[in-house]
Amino acid sequence: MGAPEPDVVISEEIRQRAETLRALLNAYNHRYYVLDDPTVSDAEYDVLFRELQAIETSHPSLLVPDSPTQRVGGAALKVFAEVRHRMPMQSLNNAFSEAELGDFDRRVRAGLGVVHDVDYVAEPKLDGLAVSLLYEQGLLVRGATRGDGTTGEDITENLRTIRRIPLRLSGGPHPALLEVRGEVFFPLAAFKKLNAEMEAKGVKLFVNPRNAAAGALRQLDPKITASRPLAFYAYAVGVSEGLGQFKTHAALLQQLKDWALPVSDLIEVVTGAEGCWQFYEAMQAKRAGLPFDIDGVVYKLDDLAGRDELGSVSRAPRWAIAHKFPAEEAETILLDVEFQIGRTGAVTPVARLKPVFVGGATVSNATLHNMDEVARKDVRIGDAVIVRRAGDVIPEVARALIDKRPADARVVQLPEACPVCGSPVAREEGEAVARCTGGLTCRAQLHAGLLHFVGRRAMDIEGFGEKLLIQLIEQDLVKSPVDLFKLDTQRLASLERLAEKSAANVVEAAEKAKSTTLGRFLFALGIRDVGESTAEALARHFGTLELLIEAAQADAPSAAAEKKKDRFPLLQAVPDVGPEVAAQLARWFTDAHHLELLTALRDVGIRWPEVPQVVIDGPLSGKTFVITGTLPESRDAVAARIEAAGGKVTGSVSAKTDFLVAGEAAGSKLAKAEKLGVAVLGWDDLSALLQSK
Ligand code: 5U1
Repeated sequence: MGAPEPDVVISEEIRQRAETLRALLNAYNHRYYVLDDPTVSDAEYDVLFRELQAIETSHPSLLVPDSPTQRVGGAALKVFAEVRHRMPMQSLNNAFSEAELGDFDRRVRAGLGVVHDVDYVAEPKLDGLAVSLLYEQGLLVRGATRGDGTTGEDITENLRTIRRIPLRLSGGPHPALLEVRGEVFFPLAAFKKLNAEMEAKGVKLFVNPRNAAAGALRQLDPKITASRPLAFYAYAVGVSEGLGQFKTHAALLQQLKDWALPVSDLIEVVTGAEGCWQFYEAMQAKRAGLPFDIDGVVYKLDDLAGRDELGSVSRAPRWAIAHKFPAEEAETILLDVEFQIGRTGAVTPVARLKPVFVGGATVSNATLHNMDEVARKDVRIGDAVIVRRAGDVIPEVARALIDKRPADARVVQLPEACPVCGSPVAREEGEAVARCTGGLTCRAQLHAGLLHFVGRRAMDIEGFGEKLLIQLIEQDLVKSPVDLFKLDTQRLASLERLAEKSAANVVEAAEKAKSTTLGRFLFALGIRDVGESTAEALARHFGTLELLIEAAQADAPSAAAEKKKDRFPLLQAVPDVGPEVAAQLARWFTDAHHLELLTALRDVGIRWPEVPQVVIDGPLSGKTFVITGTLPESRDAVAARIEAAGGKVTGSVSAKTDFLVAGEAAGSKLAKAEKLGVAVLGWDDLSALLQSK
């Protein structure tokens, strides 16, 4: 027997029955998975489910993507496709104490220019993975991981298997486009059951629910994901079209709930820092009894217009903060201290510990930060020590139990020579960190530098794992990043444990990575203090590598200027670049070895689209603007007008600002502009300026 013949005429009755079954099953799913309040037995559900399956099998044209039978659809994938988030998925800044919570609240109120208490939405902070769900006209069309915040992976098929995620939003009308953001997590009971099954099979257990959730989401075969009972809570909206106006985050969350999206019942609107603190304490008390892991709480300004006013710094909003629960601690023995050499040569003392279970994982290594910390804590080898671990933060040795100190405990000594390359270890004045002076001749520095260079956020070359890089360095096949692009398949395949196919993949990945962006390239260079967002800002500001080099070299002699603000004027003109970062840039780009490296990297074929500086010759050329308050047009539209006339728009008022465009209800930015003597423009003033020649 072959596949059933698709029938030409489907009776209205069958069509209606299929629709009724879908609606019923979706409603039962919602009651069971979201409201935790089932109305039918599993057996009743199964009967209806099979009936729908039977109809869809005999009448394939009735099959729709949001049918409850279609949660596990496609075949296994080979790779996940990349997804570029139209609006970056931000991370959150952290607070670890009541004082830091108070500071956050003060910053928010100062930013808004208000003295009274403001409302926050307080939410549990789930220890899972952030994802993005895209709904078009109410239909789930794409699901993605957060990735690096800008680019994630398309895991639509895996997310479709999560019963709590509606394949179609209920009710209506729905926005043309709605990106829902939230957290996928592994409920604790299911996690324990999974690990018991793994143990029975004699396979490796998951360290914690978060890792289990990550493992389940990154399966190329959605059937495996479907077998893991993942859960989801929504907590934000990303891009949207036709969503309508909401005044508060709480109202937006209620709307998501009304569309059958799961939103945690633990969420509350609280007032002021005091309200936040009470929520934090209540949640800490509830934590042990919750059916999922949380690692803190999140406070978000409820007023959405206020959020707009506050904006973001770097990759985190100013209007929200994660208040983390205290780290967990455990006692163990410090067996030894070894010294690790980082990318910039920093020599970090690392504690080798008697393994101990703390904060959800077994810890046998922990950082001791630097020698000042070792001395301050008076930690000695052989001591009983307290190890502290919070979430995904690197475990640290918190203190030594001096009462228990054995007679033969040994003082930790900073080595005079690098344990890897033998070069002298030096400590610059005023710095807590000691560094190996070997530069890239030190294999440890080379290894750390290469790992950074190939990283996802940098040159993004897949396949160069830690072990392969060690082999390449040890066999003298790679002495600088340039050599990564000169390897051939045969040479690589001759290495231990590398199959010809993998070798070919690595070579291909390196070839592909040659085409990059200037921002990524600058970040990959690993210049001290130049993180991802600074690298992007430099790329945007200078447009070409040559202009950046020119500016750094022209600025270098100004290092000795008396006033900080007179040092490195060209580099400091870049948003976010202050005198310290500028000094690092000036130093890096005047070093002959570095310039040789840049030439060699370009000779080997690394390229990026040149982004010529857009110099619009208009009435506002060379002028910097800040926009605040409510204006007749959206902030983005006003910014676009200013930029089209040659002006530049930045987020905060400083001495570099030429004009503040102030609408109604302008707050702290107006006060700051007045204090600094920055000219303030109303809407009509701006319109007149835009029209001037
Ligand atoms: N509960 C909650 N977790 N969490 C994580 N809210 C929340 N918001 C986040 C993140 C990263 O980001 C906001 C900026 C939307």
